[in-house]
Amino acid sequence: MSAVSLRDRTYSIALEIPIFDLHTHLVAPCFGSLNLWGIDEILTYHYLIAEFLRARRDISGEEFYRWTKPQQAEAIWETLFVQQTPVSEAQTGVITIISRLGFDPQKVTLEELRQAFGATNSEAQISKVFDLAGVSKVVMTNDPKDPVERAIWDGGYVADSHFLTALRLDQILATGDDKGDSSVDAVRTYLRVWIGKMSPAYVAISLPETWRFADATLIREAVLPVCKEYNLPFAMMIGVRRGVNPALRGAGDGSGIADLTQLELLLQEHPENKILVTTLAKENAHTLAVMARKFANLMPFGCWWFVNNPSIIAEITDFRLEMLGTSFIPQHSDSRVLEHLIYKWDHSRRIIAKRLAKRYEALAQSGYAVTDDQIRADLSRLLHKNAEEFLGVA
Ligand code: HDL
Ligand code: ZN
Repeated sequence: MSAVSLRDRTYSIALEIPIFDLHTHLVAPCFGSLNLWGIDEILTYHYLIAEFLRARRDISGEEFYRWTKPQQAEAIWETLFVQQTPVSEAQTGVITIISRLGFDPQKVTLEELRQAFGATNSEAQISKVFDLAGVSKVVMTNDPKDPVERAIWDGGYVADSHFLTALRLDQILATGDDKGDSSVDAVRTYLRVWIGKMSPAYVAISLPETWRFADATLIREAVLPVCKEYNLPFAMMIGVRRGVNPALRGAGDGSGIADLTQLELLLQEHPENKILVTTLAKENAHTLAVMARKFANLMPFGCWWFVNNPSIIAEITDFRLEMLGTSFIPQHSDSRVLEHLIYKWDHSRRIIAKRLAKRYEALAQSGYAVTDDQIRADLSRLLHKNAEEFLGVA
């Protein structure tokens, strides 16, 4: 079979496989205003805010954030989509969303888009977007230290089968329990309380590139023992440099290359914990793949944030396939706005299928012709089974 038809076959099978999205910032309908959707939220995604402020150096972050959200959206639409060719990944992502929702992205106006989104509601949009994106379930990012989210947990949470929970620890480890007690015992108790309330699929934290295992007392003595007690994976997102430009607020974080020998120390000391890891620096993704060959309890996942770009997703997926076969989780969307599921998975599904087909071509050159059933089984592992089995939610 020719390389082109192998690639086409792999992609057409990928389109049939439902996606399990391991990490997003989307929320179930019961979280009300925290559920972001629609064209103004799509246009004011912090990736686009950063790109807008580059295009308009005459406007400061302070001034931009004084505008209303509709004013921000109008300025971003005019600057990044009318005055410019939308070639960045975040710009092209908006074009993918608009096209997949049935509009002509080169003719439609912002007003027409606002009218079309205004004619529907969030529940209807959730089922439409999950269907268009081919996504079956997403994992939320849940933080009981967020006062708005906490109010829902304290009185209005309604489980929704499309939205699994994940207990996010950044604030809990930084500020302790509700009384501000960040002793090991208090944090252990707090984790047990919220694991009981949320039944999370995993527990997660983001960490700077300067993170050191020896200094991480609460991770070593509270988080890892409690995760092991509940057989919960611990997800570590390593390499973020928070607030490198505070004026950009949510758009102001940067990236750093982490010393992953710190992760090696954790894996050596805690062989019975299930550890999910994604890294923000491309270089770290390669080291992580090598490390996953040494520690079977380490599950590399996703191409996070600044490496969630087609050229880098392709490179990272290539060396993961070459070193790990199909025993990793190639992608998560990190979607913040509901409609992100459409572009992030359209773009990633195509790349993952193409890179897997490259491996099938290598097999063909060695005299091995892969079957449709094998392609389906491999893509099922990569797009949902590895995640579901590692989380124990299969
Ligand atoms: O810490 C995280 O979970 C990151 O994904 C941040 O939320 C970041 O702002 C983001 O949205 N990246 O895609
Ligand atoms: Zn995230």
